[in-house]
Order: sequence, then structure tokens, then C-alpha cells
Amino acid sequence: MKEFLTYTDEVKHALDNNLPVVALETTIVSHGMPYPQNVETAKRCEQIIRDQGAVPATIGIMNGKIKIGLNDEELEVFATNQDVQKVSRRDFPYILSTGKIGATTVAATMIAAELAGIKVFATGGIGGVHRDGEVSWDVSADLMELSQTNVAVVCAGAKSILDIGRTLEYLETHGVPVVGYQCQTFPSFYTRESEYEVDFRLETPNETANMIDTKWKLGLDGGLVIANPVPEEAAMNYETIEAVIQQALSEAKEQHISGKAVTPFVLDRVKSLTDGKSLETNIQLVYHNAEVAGKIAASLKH
Ligand code: PSU
Ligand code: MN
Repeated sequence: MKEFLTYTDEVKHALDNNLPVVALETTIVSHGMPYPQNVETAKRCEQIIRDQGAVPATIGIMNGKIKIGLNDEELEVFATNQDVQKVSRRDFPYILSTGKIGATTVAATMIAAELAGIKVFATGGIGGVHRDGEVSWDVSADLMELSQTNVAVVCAGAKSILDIGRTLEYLETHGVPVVGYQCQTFPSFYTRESEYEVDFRLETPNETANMIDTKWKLGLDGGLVIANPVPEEAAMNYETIEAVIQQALSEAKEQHISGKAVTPFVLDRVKSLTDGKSLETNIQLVYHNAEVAGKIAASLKH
């Protein structure tokens, strides 16, 4: 599969010299945020990672290649082109063989990062088991990927549009450690807390890097979830966001939205129903994840 990878000079140089690198996804750019906030956020994330002494590698698919690192022009395409497809594990063969443009989800970014030798990845939130998942079988491929691909994913937990309890049960069954970075309960994206505890609490980038390193030294394949709550000042009120999510989910049901369209639809409705406040929260939590991921990458022994 390495024949499908291409690198920017900055990322190539970092990987060749064992410098810390942090992967970033493009689904959040193409399908997770509106223009121009998506491209602004993506660029700012890259800068935040550089400020921590690591090199950012934003990952996307174009012209039959998995790009490890995107230049400004390419990033603009992911931010504006309406034909960009959402790519998870199952979509790679189709998107690469047809030369279409593909934005990588958490699952797909993990696959590409592992192939490139990148160990740490910053995103917004991971996918999970959807509410009513026991009926619809809508379980994000992100979870399966976390069980088998060696990348640590720094995220603000999972959105409460998901069934967080079942999401955590799945991760436990599949041996994926859920670490609370300076927190005790699993964060639910827009808010710092949920009704669920994390498995382990760690306080510093160094402790986190040590735990990541130990897992893989043991030969225990698969990723880790490093849950990093949204900063207090950007967090939303739990009751407000819960009511909005309920409404967005029932609209999705009424309009028969299903499969991979569910997450982008709900995100967009939540944004409109909160007058853009949820977007601002989303942006701030992604910045925070980029910062923590940069610190953890810099602490990992290479
Ligand atoms: N959560 C967000 N924003 C996003 C996503 C999740 O707050 O953009 C994206 C991520 O790329 C994640 C994907 O991997 O949605 C999950 O989609 P699905 O539920 O279809 O697996
Ligand atoms: Mn899904």
C-alpha cells in the first residue's frame, strides 16, 4: 500500500529524521465544518502543532494517492469542492482506483497514519455506536479501526448524538484503552463531561506518551483514545445541547437520512439550531486537541 502514499517535503523530512509528527483528518474539513471556518481551523491546527515542536500531517486522497501532508492549494480543494467523498476503511479501493477526491475519517486517517509511521493523531470527536444502534447497526468503522491500528487518537470524546455507553462498551470489548487526559469522566464533545467514567486518568504528555509506548512494546496492537475535554470557557450547556441533538436526530429520522450521511447531517443541523455556537465550540476543542497531541508526540521516544 505504500506505493499509494505521497508526502510533502516538511512531513517527509520529519519522518526520515524521526521528528515528532501529528496526523490530522480531512473529513472534519470537507464534511464537518462550513467554509471558510474549515480551512482557517485546519491551518491554525497545523500551526498549533508546530508551536509544540511537532510537524503536522493533514491527510487526504487525490489523484490516486494518499497525501500525507497537504499544501495550501490542496487544503482549499478539500474545504470547497462539493464532490469530495467521505472515506472510511471500505472506501479506499474505490476512491484510489477512480482518482476521486476523498476526505479521510478517523478510521481512514488512522490507516494512512500507520502506513506512514505516524503515531499520534488529533481530531474533534471519534465516531461511535449511534443511538438506536442496536436496531440500525450504525456503528462507526472508527471503533473497529481503533481495535487494530496502532495510532493514538486525541479527541474531545464522542458526541452525545451517539450512544456513549455502548461506544465505551465496544472499546472495552476490543481492548482499546480510553484515557482521560486530566479528566475523570469521558467528555462528550460539546461538554466536558458525560455520565461515564474513563478507564484511566493521566495528567501529563509524558505519562501519556509512556503509556502509548508501553502498549505497543507489549505487542498489543490497536489504538488508544486520549480523551481531552473542551476547554471550560468554550464548553456548551449540557441541557441546551441535549435538546438540540434530540431535535436534529428526529429530523434525520423523518427525512430518512441513513448510513454515512447521518453524522454530517446532524452536525450541520446542530450548528444551525445553536446559531453557530456549536461551531465555535467545535473549533476550540479541535485546537485544544492539536495542542495536546503535539505535546504527546514531542514526548514520545522515537
Ligand atoms: N465528529 C465530529 N466531526 C466530524 C466527525 C466526527 O465532531 O467531522 C467525522 C470524523 O471524521 C469521524 C466520522 O471519523 O465523522 C464518523 O463518521 P461515521 O459516524 O459515519 O463513521
Ligand atoms: Mn455510521
